[in-house]
Amino acid sequence: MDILKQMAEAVIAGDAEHCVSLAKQAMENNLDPVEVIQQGFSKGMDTVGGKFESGEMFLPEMMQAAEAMKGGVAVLKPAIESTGSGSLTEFGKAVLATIQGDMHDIGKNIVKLLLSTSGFEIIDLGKDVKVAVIIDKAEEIHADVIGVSALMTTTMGYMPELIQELQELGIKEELPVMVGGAPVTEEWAKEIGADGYAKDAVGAVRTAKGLAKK
Ligand code: B12
Repeated sequence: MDILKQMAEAVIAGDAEHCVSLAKQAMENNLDPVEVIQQGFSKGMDTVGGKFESGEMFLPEMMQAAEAMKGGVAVLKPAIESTGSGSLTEFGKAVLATIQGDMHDIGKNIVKLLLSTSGFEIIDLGKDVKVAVIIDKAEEIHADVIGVSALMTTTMGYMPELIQELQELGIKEELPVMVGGAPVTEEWAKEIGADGYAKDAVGAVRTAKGLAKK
């Protein structure tokens, strides 16, 4: 089995030790760490989500899988940081958050890692963040872009609220919003008036750079 498949399997098995050793092995073999996350660990997580939905897996196992993935990503982090390009503030400041009611932050943290190595200063507000808190911080620091993550259909609904609120305050033009997370689509992003969308962390960097330049 190739190493990326083994990584996905290790996440599904919730085997943190194996995730760590595979991540180390990937680094020794000079694999691209971002590719490893996207084609290895994340694929495993997709399977976990499917198994949870169909009742083949339960919450404790999903939590164990999440911990295993986090362990693997932690090993890859320094390699991603060392390939960073651009000075810290080349593209300005990005405020990041997982939206209100939503505790999923693995994807948001990967977006954060890549943005911070691509010339953005990151203000990470964490997870389960209220719309008002995101707006206050973005206004206070004159953010160049706001990035919001949602992993559940139930919490996605706060994204249009954020955009409406910015519109009502008359500051939407100054504070572009990009949205992402597994249930979010490009069509939906357009529908709610978001300025940008990306399906993964590599795309998030591209989108953020485009928005920050404006
Ligand atoms: C891991 C996981 C958990 C972990 C989260 C740990 C953590 N610290 O994040 C735990 C176990 C805690 C958890 C809890 C729950 N979960 Co959960 N979870 C998942 C799972 C399996 C994987 C998510 C993940 O980390 N993927 C890996 C990362 C790398 O991918 P990603 O998040 O999509 O991020 C990438 C892109 O989307 C994008 N991106 C992400 N954010 C952003 C932001 C911007 C701005 C941009 C541009 C791009 C971008 O870039 C990222 C990197 O490439 C998903 C299934 C799935 N397929 O998504 C279910 C899933 C999201 N969970 C689900 C559920 C139901 C729950 C619970 C309600 C379960 C329960 N009964 O308690 C709770 C919710 C708690 C809460 N209030 O939030 C459902 C949601 C269903 C729905 N309503 O939509 C899912 C879809 C599983 C399923 N199929 O049923 N979960």
